[in-house]
Amino acid sequence: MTGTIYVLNGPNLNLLGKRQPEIYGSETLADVEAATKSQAESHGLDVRFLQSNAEYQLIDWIHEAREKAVAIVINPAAYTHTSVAILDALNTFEGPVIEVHISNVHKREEFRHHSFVSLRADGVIAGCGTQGYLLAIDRVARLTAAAN
Ligand code: CA2
Repeated sequence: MTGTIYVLNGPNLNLLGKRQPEIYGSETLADVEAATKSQAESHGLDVRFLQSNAEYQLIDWIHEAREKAVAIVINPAAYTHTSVAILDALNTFEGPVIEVHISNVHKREEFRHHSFVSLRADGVIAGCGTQGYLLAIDRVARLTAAAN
């Protein structure tokens, strides 16, 4: 393995596949974790897949990623639209950051159209369902290969 990607998931994503399948699909977060790890493995990369409902925990993992990760893939969930603290933490990370949203946030309520995290993200994927995580892994593989 040539590096670890931190895949971070924000509040309520632990309910994936259990509520609102019309918006977020029927795969569980455990399914997404397995698919993401397998995609990363195909590129010779490793994944640390994490979810928390607490803003401070996501920030602590971003700090940890500064020492341990080659890239961050993050679905900050509702914190996307509210958290300057997560943006500030991501701004301290030196590698690629890809922001993922399962739903197309631009087709939804106005308050979901603004993302603090997009001010730092090198790429943003929205509306591709849980496949967005796999696309993000492919993008990280391309960016980290280009950097080496
Ligand atoms: O589309 C996305 O991935 C979002 O980041 C999901 C967030 C939402 O606040 C963002 O605007 C867009 C919500 C995550 C809630 O996840 C659930 C999953 C299943 C059932 C209920 C909530």
